[in-house]
Amino acid sequence: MSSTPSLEELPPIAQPDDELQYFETHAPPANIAQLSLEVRDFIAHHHAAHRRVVLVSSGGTTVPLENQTVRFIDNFSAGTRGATSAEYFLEAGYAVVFLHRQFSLLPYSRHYSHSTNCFLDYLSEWGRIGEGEDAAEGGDVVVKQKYRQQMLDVLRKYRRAKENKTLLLLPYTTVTSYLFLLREVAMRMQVLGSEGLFYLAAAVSDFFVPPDRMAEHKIQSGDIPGAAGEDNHAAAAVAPGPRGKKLVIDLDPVPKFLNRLVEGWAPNAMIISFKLETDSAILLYKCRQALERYNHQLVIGNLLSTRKFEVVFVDNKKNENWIRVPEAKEGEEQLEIESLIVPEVVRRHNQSIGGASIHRF
Ligand code: PAZ
Repeated sequence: MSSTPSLEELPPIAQPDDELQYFETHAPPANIAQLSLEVRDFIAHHHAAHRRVVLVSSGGTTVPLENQTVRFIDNFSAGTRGATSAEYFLEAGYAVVFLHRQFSLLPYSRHYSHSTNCFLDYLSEWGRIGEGEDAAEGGDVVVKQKYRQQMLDVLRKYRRAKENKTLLLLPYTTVTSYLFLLREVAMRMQVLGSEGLFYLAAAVSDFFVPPDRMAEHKIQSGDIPGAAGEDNHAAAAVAPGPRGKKLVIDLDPVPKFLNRLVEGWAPNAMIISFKLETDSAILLYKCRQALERYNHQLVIGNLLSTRKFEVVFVDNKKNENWIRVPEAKEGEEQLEIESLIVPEVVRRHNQSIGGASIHRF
């Protein structure tokens, strides 16, 4: 435990001045004005219908090494936790703002994308007779019998979310676009007061290249005759090494904006963050430390290797509760741990706003 930093040794939490500085020196996503209007309308619609809104963040953020980005550093996350949880929140009657890494898993389509099966493997040709070159064409495409029931269930849920407009998809790629969008949505959600919920499952970069040290062009691994070393000031550059050129990257800490979310952007909402670790010996320590630093309501801790089977809820009353699901045996379907996490989160949200009921369709 002695190798984990104490509160005093951690990078300072972001203050209003840090927020001003960060958002003034970084370019917002090009479409932020349009997205902000969509968020405004989405929240106004569900607020008027007395429906709760949860922001679910999902997937990993990237840190570009060049302005014209060829290379970037990525954060681990497939988006499974976020996409799966979003489905259970929709089932529980929430409207969901799904702030996700572009091309990571999405609610509903996750059942058929990114899997080892190609989506075409779920389909067959109806009316096709025979095999190989002699087969007669059928002319229609249908879902194979063995997948039909499950796909129908997913399709119905997906259609319900579409028809009721309860799912808003907001994509990001870089840590900067994630932070701009998080702030934007949080400000828009203020109108919901304690009915607003933040469920921050995204894996957000801790280190980045500040704009004044960002290389403009692709970092070259060798010398270009006649080219001036214009990127020598950059945070990522090649330098001589014992076995040829090496890439040296010098990153700054990303300001800790969870504090700004709790105190400034969404002061009345319930805020839940996730904490991912790989060393079980420090997981609880890091969860408690996050609560102490940011003063929000709940941290859900998980380990990389067991995140699908167990998580721990650490709350601001010093309670620690584990949720576990058994690992499925071969051929069995895995019970999704989010099917237990989300109802427990909803129970706590109910409690925090005095047991108000949820308006469902
Ligand atoms: O997306 P996924 O299911 O592969 O992984 C989910 C997770 C481990 C990224 C998430 O549960 C989590 O812990 N997010 C916070 C990561 C962090 O500590 O920054």
